Amino acid sequence: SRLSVQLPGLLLKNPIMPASGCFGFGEEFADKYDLSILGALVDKSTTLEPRVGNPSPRYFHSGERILNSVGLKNPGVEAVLAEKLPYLAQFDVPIIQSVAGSTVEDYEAAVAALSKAENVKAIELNISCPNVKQGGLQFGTDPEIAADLTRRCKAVTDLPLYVKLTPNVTDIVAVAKAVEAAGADALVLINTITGQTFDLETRKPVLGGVTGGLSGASVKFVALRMVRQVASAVEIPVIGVGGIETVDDVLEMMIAGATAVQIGSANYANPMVCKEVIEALPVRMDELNMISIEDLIAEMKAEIR
Ligand code: RRO
Repeated sequence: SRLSVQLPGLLLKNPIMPASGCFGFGEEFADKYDLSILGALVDKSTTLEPRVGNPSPRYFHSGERILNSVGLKNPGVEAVLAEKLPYLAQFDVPIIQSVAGSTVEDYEAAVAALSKAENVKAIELNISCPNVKQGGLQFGTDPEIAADLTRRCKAVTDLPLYVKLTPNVTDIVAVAKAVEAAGADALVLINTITGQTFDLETRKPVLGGVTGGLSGASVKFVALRMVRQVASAVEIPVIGVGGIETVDDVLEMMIAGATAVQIGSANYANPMVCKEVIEALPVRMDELNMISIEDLIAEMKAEIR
């Protein structure tokens, strides 16, 4: 159809999916609309063992600025395999399973285990969590370390491996190219930008995790710049994420060079945002004389290269 897009190993009905961490395992959203309309669903980053996350408060909202210091709170591989993925199997939606870890061995074991679930169609390797002391950014900021982890995880799964990059680097293209050379099938960017906020009364950091990751509309221009830079430098598809709230944001991200997009923080203020954007897409495409999403992707690929 005019909305469908092909990702490595995965044909999507449309290019819209909720971003990891902003949609849990879908439970709260399934009451509001049929999750089968989504192009794909990226669930919360899952680690080998359950994690309680950072102390509260874990979120701070101020207008378009959102800081989180969740700290990789998740139920762990066993519960995700036994409960969360079977729950999601009732919907006709491919699951992109986000995976995180503290060590290379943790990542490998979690990727291998989660790849066995029937409805998991791709792995999103999260090497960009800014809110944990062990793992996260230490795997995402050094091109060689990122490449080594990608290679090892690729070796333990038959599924396509998409790698989620951090914007907290001076040269995201260097990380992107290293990860591509190591066998990544697609890249996802951006994760959140590290930030901090303080309370005037206590004079202390607001977040329980002290620092946090910045997301929301205020990161959109950073994401667009990085998606264009990376899409210009690699052959594999780029999935664009960062500050997307409207159908125009989606199309702008695709013009930057994305093959598909993820909507993250916007789900907090409006749980219907993914559905509304999917419905608005063909209407806006008509206004802009866009025939199909695949045509737009091809047009932009020709322009960027
Ligand atoms: O859980 C988190 O604190 C978190 C993760 Br794993 C991530 O990848 N990005 C983010 O902003 N927060």
